[in-house]
Amino acid sequence: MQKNKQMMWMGIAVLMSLTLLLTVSTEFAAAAGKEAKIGLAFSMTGAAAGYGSTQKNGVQLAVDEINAAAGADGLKLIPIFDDDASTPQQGVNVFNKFINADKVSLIIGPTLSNTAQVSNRIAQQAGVPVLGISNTAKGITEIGDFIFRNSLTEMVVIPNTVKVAKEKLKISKVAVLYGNDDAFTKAGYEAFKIALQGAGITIINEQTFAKGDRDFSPQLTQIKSQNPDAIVVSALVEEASGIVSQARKLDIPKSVPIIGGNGFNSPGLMKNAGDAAEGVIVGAAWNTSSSSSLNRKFVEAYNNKYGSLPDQFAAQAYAGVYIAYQALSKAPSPDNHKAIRDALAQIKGMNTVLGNFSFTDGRDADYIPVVQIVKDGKFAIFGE
Ligand code: 1QQ
Repeated sequence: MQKNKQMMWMGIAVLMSLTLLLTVSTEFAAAAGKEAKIGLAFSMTGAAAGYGSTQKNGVQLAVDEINAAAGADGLKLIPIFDDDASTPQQGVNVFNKFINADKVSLIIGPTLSNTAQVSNRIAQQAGVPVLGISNTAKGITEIGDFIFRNSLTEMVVIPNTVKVAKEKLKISKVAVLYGNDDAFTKAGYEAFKIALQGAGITIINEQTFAKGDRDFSPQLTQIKSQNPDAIVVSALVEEASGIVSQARKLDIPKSVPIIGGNGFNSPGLMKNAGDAAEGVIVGAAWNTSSSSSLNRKFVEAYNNKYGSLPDQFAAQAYAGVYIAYQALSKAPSPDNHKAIRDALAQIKGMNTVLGNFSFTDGRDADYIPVVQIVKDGKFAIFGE
């Protein structure tokens, strides 16, 4: 009897220590192999669908590299992709889902400034950090202290584009054509206007269009009759392609160059406009040929994985994930949004595929823009 009792107590003791061991080891595993969910809101459909797929590719490549390098003990990323449909309403829906249902650590996106200026207010209110990777309109980071971006604004890129274009092309009078129903195309127009005035270039004609327009011949015919030295365009890539090809069909000669803003930075321009795109000048935040070893490795890895060269939007997406990861790694836990925000704000002089990257005090991007020219169907460096 006595022996049985002894056995029973021993059994209980063994069970208890086993449970303790199990609890301790699972807790340890959770601490060592942490995971952070990141919400990715990109335009896979709608007016900006031309950009979303390369953004998604850039993110996936970076996530795969980071998770492979993290090993068993490191912080892993769980990407949750959703389509913002290029509209503010769908951007809001996706942000709400990321914040309330998925409980993400951080949001990357949305693609358009036009969406960001609405959706980002929700994240700001919830205290969830947002990293824009393609928003270039003014007024985005001003939404609040949880809103960051690694994309250079049109206000930063365009003065440089105008300066280089003036030096190399000797232009003194231009016509301007822009979309008047989108935060980015309007911001691009404003930035061009200020930069052109600053450079002593006269705007002799101004025309507008809206998203989804297909026929630009009325505006281009007017522009042609004024004989500008160049045509300055602020448009998303769908409309940009139509404008470029129709200008050449209307016999506006290639000696009258077309100068575009960020919307032009997609190979969709060359795909849609073909030979008409040759000679188009585009201000950009990145060029394939950037010679840093990090960039060369990125271009090669992207090409190996997807069978095509990355565009600027893929590069900004790829860099965005590394920037986010740096902040996530510094935070004590993936649900500490405030600590993630604070770590983002401290990023300075980080080596990225975009160059030496810092956030300004206003959470905007600080690195060097380039000016490109379309040559043989590719974006080549025109000047810096
Ligand atoms: C913006 C842009 C677009 C061209 C992103 C695709 O710069 O909406 O801010």
